[in-house]
Amino acid sequence: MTVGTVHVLDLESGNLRSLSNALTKLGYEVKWIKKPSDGLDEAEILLFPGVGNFGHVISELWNRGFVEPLRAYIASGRRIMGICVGLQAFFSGSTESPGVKGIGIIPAELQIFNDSTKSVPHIGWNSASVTNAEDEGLYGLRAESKYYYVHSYRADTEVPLREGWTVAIGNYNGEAFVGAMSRDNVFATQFHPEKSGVAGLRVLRAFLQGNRISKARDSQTDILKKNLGLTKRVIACLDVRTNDEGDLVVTKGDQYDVREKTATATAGGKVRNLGKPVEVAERYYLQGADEITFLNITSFRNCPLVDTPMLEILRKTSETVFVPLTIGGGIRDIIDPDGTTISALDVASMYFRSGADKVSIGSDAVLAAEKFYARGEVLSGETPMEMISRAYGAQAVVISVDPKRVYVRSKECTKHHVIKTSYPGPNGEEYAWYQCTIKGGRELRDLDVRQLVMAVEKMGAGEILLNCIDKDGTNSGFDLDLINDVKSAVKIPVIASSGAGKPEHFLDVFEKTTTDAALGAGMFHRNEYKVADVKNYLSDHGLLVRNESE
Ligand code: 1PR
Repeated sequence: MTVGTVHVLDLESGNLRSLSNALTKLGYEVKWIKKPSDGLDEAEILLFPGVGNFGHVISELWNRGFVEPLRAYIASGRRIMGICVGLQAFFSGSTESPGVKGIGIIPAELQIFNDSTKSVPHIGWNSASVTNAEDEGLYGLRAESKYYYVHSYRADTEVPLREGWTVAIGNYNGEAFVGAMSRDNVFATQFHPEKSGVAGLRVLRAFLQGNRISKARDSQTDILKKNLGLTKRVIACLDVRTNDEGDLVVTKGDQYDVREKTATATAGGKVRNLGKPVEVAERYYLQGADEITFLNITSFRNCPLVDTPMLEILRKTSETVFVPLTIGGGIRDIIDPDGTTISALDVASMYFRSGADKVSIGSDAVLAAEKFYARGEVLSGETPMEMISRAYGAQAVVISVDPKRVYVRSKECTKHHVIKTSYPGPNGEEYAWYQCTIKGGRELRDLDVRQLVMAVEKMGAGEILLNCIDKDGTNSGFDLDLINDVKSAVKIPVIASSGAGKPEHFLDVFEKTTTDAALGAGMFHRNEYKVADVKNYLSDHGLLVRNESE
């Protein structure tokens, strides 16, 4: 039974399915508005979601003739809520897209975050709180809660405050930005409430019910001086593949070998079955995972897209899991069995429409980087990364890196970027370079990790998922040398992966590297630890983490 109706602007933005799932969960019927004549006149509550590039979203607004009708809607006093680029749209413009005019009810432009001391985009869980207002106007927002942000451009707080808005401020390494704001009938969040767990659903519900009360007031006077800000992200990863019975299962390899070791043979047993993907994802969400990543690990063999069960897994998962979902495996141009070519952009679009927030590209990114260097470091503009990033924003494109260590006696032994390693080789070698692989580690390429990550950053990737085949499934901790080396090469966020065996390893990687997030798989699948154990451990040691119940 529905409790009400909500109209939602449909500008074909990436997060529509997640938002519609959240609204359904809250009991609302969704009516989509693709053009003003689709019922804008009769709307009483309107949501304006947007994600990705400012110019892309706002040009759609102009092209579809929405700007004047929206100004009229706002003037009529009916309730409207902007989300992410939907918040940015209320400003007059953004330096991201010079010349593209916003709705302009706030006369200011968005500016890019300063990336000299931190990763950009700003991805992850952060706060939004007020210092100067009563508990009114911010619809269920709480100072102690964490909300999921993903953006490179920030709205400064000065002009909205001067113009009479109530502003909840976020703090990213000392840079303030508008986390949420409200004035009269207009409310907007830079964060994604539909991806912010129970805290986000609380804000959405309050807005839909017209309940303006919030607990966003912070007793401290200077939010920027407080130990608030971006939390350490803990991600649960589900490697998924078809087992010998033909069912899609969560599996986990030891250095990418996912078959059980039997008493009689060291390899070639059954595919390890660690559970059903949707159930496992839900379990980790309830345990407090900040994101869930699905990797379809055998998609490189054959990926008939039309009936791929991964789409169904995403659809089902996104109905009950309200944190960001990433899907990897098979994001490339593919040929269906009937001979039809489907572009990587179309493959990604299907995943986004099914509930994914980001796609992760592995093998294809390596091949694209090789061509980039072969062309003399010139962008083609046509790689899947570039095309998906243009359409959905850099934040939606993760590059999954599967490197293997190659030990060398000295730096001079290879043309590749060599680092001194804390994990000496079989003959005592102290140096190694990290070789890129494709097809799940089965094929080695003449490209090192540093070359790969620098190339994909230029091609518009928004984040690096950094695996390490030598560490995968060993429970011996992350490869800290590799992570530090990659962090020093790029500005985009890095997710450390491979080797997590206990909560101490997460503390290690956050204390000894500047990684933005850390991912675990086997230790969670084998029920040795819950995601909450890791977060509690980090919190006990003074690190900032999100608590799902807040
Ligand atoms: O090349 O674009 O089709 O993508 C294929 C994707 O599948 C890549 O992201 C690649 O990493 C992944 N993949 C391919 N084969 C395997 C395999 O295991 N045989 N899994 C595989 C990679 C690595 C991690 C793992 C962590 C943490 N899995 O994601 O979850 O290493 O494990 P741990 O905490 O237990 O050590 P494409």
